Amino acid sequence: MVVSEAVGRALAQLGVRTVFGLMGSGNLSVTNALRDAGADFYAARHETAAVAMADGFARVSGELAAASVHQGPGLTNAITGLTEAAKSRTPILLLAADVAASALRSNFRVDQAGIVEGVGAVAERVHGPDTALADVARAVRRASVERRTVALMLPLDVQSMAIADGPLVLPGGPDLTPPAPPAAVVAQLAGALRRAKAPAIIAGRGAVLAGAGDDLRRLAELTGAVLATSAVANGLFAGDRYDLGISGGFASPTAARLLAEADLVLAFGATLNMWTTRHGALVAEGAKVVQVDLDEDAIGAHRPVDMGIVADAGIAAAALVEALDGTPGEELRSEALAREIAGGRWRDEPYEDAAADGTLDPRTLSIALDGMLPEERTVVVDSGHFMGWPSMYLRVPDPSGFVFAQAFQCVGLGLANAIGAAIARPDRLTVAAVGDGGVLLALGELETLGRLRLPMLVVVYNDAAYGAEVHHFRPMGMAVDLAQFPDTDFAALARAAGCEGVTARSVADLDAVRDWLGRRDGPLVLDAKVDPDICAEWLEEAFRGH
Ligand SMILES: Cc1ncc(C[n+]2csc(CCOP(=O)(O)OP(=O)(O)O)c2C)c(N)n1
Ligand SMILES: [Mg+2]
Repeated sequence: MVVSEAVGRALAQLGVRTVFGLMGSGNLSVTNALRDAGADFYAARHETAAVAMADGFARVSGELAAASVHQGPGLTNAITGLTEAAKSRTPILLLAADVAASALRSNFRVDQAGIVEGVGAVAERVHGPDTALADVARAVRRASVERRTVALMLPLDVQSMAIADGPLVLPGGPDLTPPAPPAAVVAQLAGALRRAKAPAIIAGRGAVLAGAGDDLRRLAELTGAVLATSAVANGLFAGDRYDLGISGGFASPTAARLLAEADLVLAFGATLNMWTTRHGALVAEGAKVVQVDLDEDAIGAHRPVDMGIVADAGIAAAALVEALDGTPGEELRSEALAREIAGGRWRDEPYEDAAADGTLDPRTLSIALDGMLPEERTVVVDSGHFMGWPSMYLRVPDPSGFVFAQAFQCVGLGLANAIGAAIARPDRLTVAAVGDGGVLLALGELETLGRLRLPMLVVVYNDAAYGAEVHHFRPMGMAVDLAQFPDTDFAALARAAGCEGVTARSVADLDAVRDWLGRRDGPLVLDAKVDPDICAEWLEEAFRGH
């Protein structure tokens, strides 16, 4: 056996069951070996999409996923997707062929380790036949235990070296115990919670990953707190009567008011960045802010906090529940509050449909879709002006039903994220909510969608523009024609790529989606012509915030 084959087998043995990629001479052998050892392979049409598919798959499944690329241009093409994953700390492995150390004049030669480290990923390497298995095990461990995005470099000369046949014995590492808050800190915080008149709990991805949802719901019950999440943790408190939904720019007026009335804000695994606090507006002046995070560096990173606790969000929540259990005896929150929250979702907010003839108001479109889509859904959102509509109006069943890969604020990853998500959860309907500019950046992946025949719905909020730029600069009197372009017929493009395509200019046109929902026999691309002049409030506010 040669090293590349042993690496593929070892990866499968360490739990890599799914690999996305684009084949070149340098990564064929290792990917074949991984596939032959039982992993499923899915071909993408661009390396960044391969990484974004692995990212979407990992976010939804919680499993380590891999992407496989050729050396040199294969690796550089993967960088944008890799940056988003690295910033979000999605545990994925990029298997990257690399030139031999001695191939000084190879066309493919670039400083691959320097490039990936420059965007925040971890560079690991298979150094030689003697260390190959330990190298693979270390890369896997760094990805899954440290929750890092790891690029494993596979030099061509090392790949073809012989390695002893036989059963693979892989070095491992012990399970690690996440940090718990000291008892005195728990007691102090429990006291503050007892005294608080209107506490609010904001949970982020750290709370999701720690499995803290149930304990946080219970903690809210014991303290009378309202519940909210950062955008990435959307769905964590789905179904709770005191769940305000997303905190931040996407918060409904009712949610925003209740958050801004809190006198004690507890953040669990949420960094309280400008998006989550709406540039600070959702945290009342004088409110005490407590931040629980595994990562010392995240505490106070975006705004001052009164108390920082380095701990696992789940362990901290459970410790607080234990400290407070039995205290209230009665529901601290009123029925009236529950009713106010229930009637204060975005879909209950009155608005005037402002769409010009032949276009849809994105709110009307989103509300209509929310009503017809099955509850068991995964909503995946690309970046752009449109992104608030699906986030505010499409309900999700739980946090793995929402993929919001916005750590790099990159347009064009959403379609590939959604393909990965659809593969991870075939039991749910995956809905990719994308802008026209975003799809045009990733057109090749429409072919992937058609080829794989995933029963996925792609909703294109089509305003024939880079709308975010238009809405940002037009009010300032700047020319925005460079950010506008002729209308694209996505239904026709979809059909050419082997998907079904439908154009919608009115709610009645959405009947075609309803028909498709009854079959779901392949992918459907909905080209929704939305009114280009309707601007989201959250975006106007964000621009003012800047
Ligand atoms: C890769 C990348 N290129 C450019 C941008 C700048 N940008 C931010 S939003 C946006 C518009 C995206 O257009 P579209 O997908 O149609 O969404 P819309 O804003 O029109 O709703 C652009 C170009 C970016 N964030 N990422
Ligand atoms: Mg657009």
